[in-house]
Amino acid sequence: MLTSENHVLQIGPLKPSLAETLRTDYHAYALPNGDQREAFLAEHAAEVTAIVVSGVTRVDPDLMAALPNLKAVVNFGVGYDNIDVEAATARGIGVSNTPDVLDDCVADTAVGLLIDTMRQFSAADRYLRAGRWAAEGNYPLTQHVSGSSVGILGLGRIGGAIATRLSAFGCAISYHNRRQIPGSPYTYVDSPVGLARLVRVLVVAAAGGSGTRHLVNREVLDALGADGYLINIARGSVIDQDALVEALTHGRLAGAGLDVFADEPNVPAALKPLDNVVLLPHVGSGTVETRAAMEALVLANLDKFLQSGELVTPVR
Ligand code: 8YV
Repeated sequence: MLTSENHVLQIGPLKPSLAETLRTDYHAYALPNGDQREAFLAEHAAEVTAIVVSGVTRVDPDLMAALPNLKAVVNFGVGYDNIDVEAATARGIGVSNTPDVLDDCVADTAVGLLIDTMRQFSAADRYLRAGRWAAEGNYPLTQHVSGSSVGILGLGRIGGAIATRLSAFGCAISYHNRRQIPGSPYTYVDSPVGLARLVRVLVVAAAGGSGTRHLVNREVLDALGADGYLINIARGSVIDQDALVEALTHGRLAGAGLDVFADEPNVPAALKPLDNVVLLPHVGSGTVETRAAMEALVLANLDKFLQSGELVTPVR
């Protein structure tokens, strides 16, 4: 329950309607930046028991230490590599995320990005708008999507939704996970490089964080090869971005569709002129419906915590 000793704190930017609800219905504080931060913490730190944050803002041990009565970190987003969960667990702080409600939306994005990358629809659109259809004739031929062999790195809930969609396109699906999934209809491959060697298109759907950092390295990109395509809707950290840029600019990879980057919102300048690369500004879950469902799940987690100290969707 919300008492004067039991306050909610917004850290960093949030969906405007969520920030508004927190302010009006929960009388939440928002952590100021710069000079005002110290003064705010000196006055209010001990009152804060829950924070609400989105995937773009870090929650590190220093912040947790500055909030001595913090008991819950409620994250807007399924990925929680922005939060030091180990440090939170050690302090008895629960962490929640927003699983399930965005699976379909992110899987739609992955398939759209895959088709756009292989068929170059974005580039063809630019070609038309620049008057080149009329001036130069038909757009060059592109690559066939249906029936391609596709490898999914990380066959979790989102990876599974991507596999279901691509099965309907007649694609042969293989995957690599830390563990083989019993009963899965898809072919298991025991390493990322083995998966890349087997398929034409590698779709990255693994969670971010230290355990998956640079799982797609130069060796994996080379195994995918000059006819191969890479799609990433997960986290930029899963790919060695410098190695990817080098492979793309040297023709050692056929193309890439990227919704996430190593240092968002910065995107390597070398990728922007390439028509075989589709670049999206992290819009994977960005529909009205899905963001509303994520917002509702954030508030459900917060309400449950304030009533019982428990979370609806704790991360572990
Ligand atoms: C969000 C995401 O854009 O859920 C995630 O992990 O990456 C996206 O759905 C992001 O978390 C919002 O900050």
